[in-house]
Amino acid sequence: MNYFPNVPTIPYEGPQSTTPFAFKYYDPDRVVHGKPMKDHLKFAMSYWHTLCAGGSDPFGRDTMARDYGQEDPMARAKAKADAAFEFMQKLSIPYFCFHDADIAPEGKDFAETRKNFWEIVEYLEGKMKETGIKLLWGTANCFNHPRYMHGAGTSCNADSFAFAAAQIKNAIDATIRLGGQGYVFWGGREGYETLLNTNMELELDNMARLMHMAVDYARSKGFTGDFYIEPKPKEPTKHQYDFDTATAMNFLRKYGLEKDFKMNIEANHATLAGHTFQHELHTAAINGAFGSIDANQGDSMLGWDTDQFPTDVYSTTLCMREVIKAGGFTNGGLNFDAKVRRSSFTYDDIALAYIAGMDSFALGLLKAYEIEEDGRIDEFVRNRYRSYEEGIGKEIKEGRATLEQLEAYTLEHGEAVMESGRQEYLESVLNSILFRGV
Ligand code: XUL
Ligand code: CO
Repeated sequence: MNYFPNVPTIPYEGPQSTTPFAFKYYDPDRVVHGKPMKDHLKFAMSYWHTLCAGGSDPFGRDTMARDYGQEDPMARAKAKADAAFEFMQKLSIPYFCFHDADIAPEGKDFAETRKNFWEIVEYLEGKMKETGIKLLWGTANCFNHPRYMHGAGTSCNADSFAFAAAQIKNAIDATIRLGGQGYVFWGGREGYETLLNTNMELELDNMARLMHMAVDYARSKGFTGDFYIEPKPKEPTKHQYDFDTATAMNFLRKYGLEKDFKMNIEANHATLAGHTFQHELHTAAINGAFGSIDANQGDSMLGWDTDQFPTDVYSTTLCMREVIKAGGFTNGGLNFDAKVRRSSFTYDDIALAYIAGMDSFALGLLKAYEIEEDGRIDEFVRNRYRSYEEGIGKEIKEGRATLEQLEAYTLEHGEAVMESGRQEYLESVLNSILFRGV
């Protein structure tokens, strides 16, 4: 069966190409700074948005066919897996990510759900062997079902907590079985609507208990990959506990989880937290927690998580600059947690959207290295902090200065001499690199 009949295997044709079904910048085997593009970018397909989401929103039903021509739920799950691998092969996407609920239908009870899940995990394993496509990370959907209305790890109901733990155990087992190097916790319902009904301290303690159980279990089964928190400030809950990277780091350190967890940073979640994508990546990196990326973008005029395909090259460039500075991906990668717009309802649109996203990041990678080679921005930053490299600044930086010493220094030296931060100049340098050749 051919689920994407109009979509060919996408070739690289270069920036001058006007072929819709061709890459303009993503040339997987092109070596950039000693590494093929595909290894710098480690693109992954999100199973949920790509194969499952039908375009419904709070005001409208599905606009897209996502039944893969099958009535029976298990036959549909297999057809969906076939479509997934056909798509990834045609687009040269080397990894995928999934929630337990994305791949297999829910049964009448947990035993049946688990049976369905494992049947499809085995099916995916066969497809992975056939194609060489790998799992980037796995996760459990502990937010959709009504049993999670009060949270999963942070639920007031211990049976909901137990159910989440059971799901997570299986999702971890599947991640290990399929060779995934990451396991994600996204706390969609881990937060609160009103403190009038909430014991925040118990909820956070319990969330940490669940994460410790997951780490202990996975490590006992030989998992050597990373656990990720995926920070998001709100939506669906009013206040989500994993608000942003800094908040999540505080949580991890309080509960002794920081050695096992890193961040999975999502662009649109950063925006919702009132930060730039770059800020979240940078905060993760300077805290030793740079892990993986959920690539997408929001809309500055909408205050919700629109999960659009990332096409803003300014943002992909600044993102890839952070990735390069963090030393590149190890266990993580660039997962397109992005969906086509409701009106882009054809199967062709999914491929066109991925091409747009992959090309935007490939161009971002090339431009990020150009910024580095150009050197003006890095040099400006180095020079801006030079006062810490000698004299009193060095004393401060090396932890020797005291308040008394600094008082004496200030009495002797008087007023500080200021220099410009040159923001506008630096922005014009960035533009001159981005639009070089115009
Ligand atoms: C929701 C979101 C999730 C996580 C995985 O905003 O980003 O899809 O990436 O649960
Ligand atoms: Co995400």
